[in-house]
Amino acid sequence: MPKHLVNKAATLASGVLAGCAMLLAGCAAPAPAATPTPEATPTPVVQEVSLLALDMYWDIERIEARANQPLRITLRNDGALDHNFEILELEVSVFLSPGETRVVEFIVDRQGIFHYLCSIPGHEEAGMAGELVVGSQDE
Ligand SMILES: [Cu+2]
Repeated sequence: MPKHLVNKAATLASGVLAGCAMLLAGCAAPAPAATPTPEATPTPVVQEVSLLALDMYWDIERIEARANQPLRITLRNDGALDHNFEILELEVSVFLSPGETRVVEFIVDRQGIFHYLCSIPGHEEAGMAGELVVGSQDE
């Protein structure tokens, strides 16, 4: 694994641990630290993307990601209309009222180009379309 990916994984892991610590506050005793095994699988690197829905476009029209790694998209509707983020081939569909923020996380298990759009009638035609380009895990 390239060094920069390892560093990113470590950063994400520490963020997760901080979140756990907050949740665990108030519990009686902390669980003993797990002993890492040599066969442990590497921590998955969560790919983070923020995408804004506006009237009538997405602020990003091309998202690049790697296959077989979690992809977390934070969606926010900054428009005045309802919008719906949808990737038909991946069965992803997230409805967004005006002002609403939602987070969707999924793993794409193959390389390819997947079209995303807003499924509210007329919105894709008005420009609410983009593509998710998924490359190999090793890139
Ligand atoms: Cu829309």
